[in-house]
Amino acid sequence: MEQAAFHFATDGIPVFCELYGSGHINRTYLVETDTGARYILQRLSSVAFHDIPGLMSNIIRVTKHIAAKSVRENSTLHFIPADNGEYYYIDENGAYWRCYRFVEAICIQLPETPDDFYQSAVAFGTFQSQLSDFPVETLTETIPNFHHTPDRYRIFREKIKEDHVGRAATVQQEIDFYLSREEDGSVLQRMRENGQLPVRVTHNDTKLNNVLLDEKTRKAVCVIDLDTVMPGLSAYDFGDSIRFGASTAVEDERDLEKVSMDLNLFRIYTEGFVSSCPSLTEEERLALPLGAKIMTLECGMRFLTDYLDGDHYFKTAYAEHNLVRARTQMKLVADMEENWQEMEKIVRS
Ligand code: ADP
Ligand code: GN1
Ligand code: MG
Repeated sequence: MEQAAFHFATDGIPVFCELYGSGHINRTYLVETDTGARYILQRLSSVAFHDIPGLMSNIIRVTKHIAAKSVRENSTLHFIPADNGEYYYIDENGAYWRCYRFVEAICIQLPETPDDFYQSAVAFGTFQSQLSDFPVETLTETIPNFHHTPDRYRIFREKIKEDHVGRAATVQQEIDFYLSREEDGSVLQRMRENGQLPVRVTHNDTKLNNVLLDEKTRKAVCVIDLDTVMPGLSAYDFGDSIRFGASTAVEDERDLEKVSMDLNLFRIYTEGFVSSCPSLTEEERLALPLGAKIMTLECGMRFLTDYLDGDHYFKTAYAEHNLVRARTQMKLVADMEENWQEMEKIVRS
């Protein structure tokens, strides 16, 4: 039993606790109390997050903003206060924990039907829409430069040079693939800096497994994993969803023959996202394909960076895990390059 569970104002006394979910960053547990109430208890990653009070302040304000606009009880996450009066508890090792209500719903890694993916688009589009009147400048940047792709390139180059674990020579082809696209990768950041694209409150980690679906109706219940909610571009949220959910295979598929971007899923997500986000400007809409390519390129490069650095950031199950992930993203980027005109056509239509 994790002692941390006892420090939150749960309904009843925790009697059951087990590891749960498949996220790459936090350590997640399912907790049940003697009244039958269920909660998610998480130990936050200290590698990823350096200002957890700031991060929790973002999340509490954003979830309250959404809850005030919704009639459905589970339209957003509900956090439970700890016995120190905060929404987090710090254990004797200095680790941060938080607790929130468990939502009875399903979480999937790939869409089982195109409609699953459409529903996730509506969920993330609605999320962004509901936060369109939230004061974006009051949000802490929980991971500075999170989707600043040129800065990700800077770190990538540093890790290649340091070559801490001596892996660089074995992945030269992969390194070259990412380095040769550095110029392409900087386009969104430039458009952000010159004001061509507006800064909005975005989720920034819009994988399909960060949205919960109702098991019976298959409609989206709520968006989860709010650690990276901060100022960003709509293209990031659109793009990261495509990267993960429009792929024909899971993110860590070893057989690259199975990996491609499904144009039909791309079309379906575009429809769901654009229709639930009516305030997108024309320029934002036209930048959506760029979001897909750049988020995929950036994420793949982050996996390779972590591989070169000895796998400190993303959870891995085996030695080559991050490399396998970096390769699926390469395949997806190449596929997008091949289908570029079609992607632009879909978005224009
Ligand atoms: P990570 O940052 O590690 O991805 P998440 O916040 O996404 O952590 O949580 C990991 C997993 O836990 C999710 O993918 C989901 O399966 C499950 N989960 C998280 N929050 C809830 C919730 N409120 N109700 C049910 N399941 C949840
Ligand atoms: C991480 O936390 P999780 O597993 O939903 C990561 C994302 C990556 C993703 C790749 C805070 O997401 O940025 O795109 O893995 N989250 C953080 O699967 O770095
Ligand atoms: Mg997650």
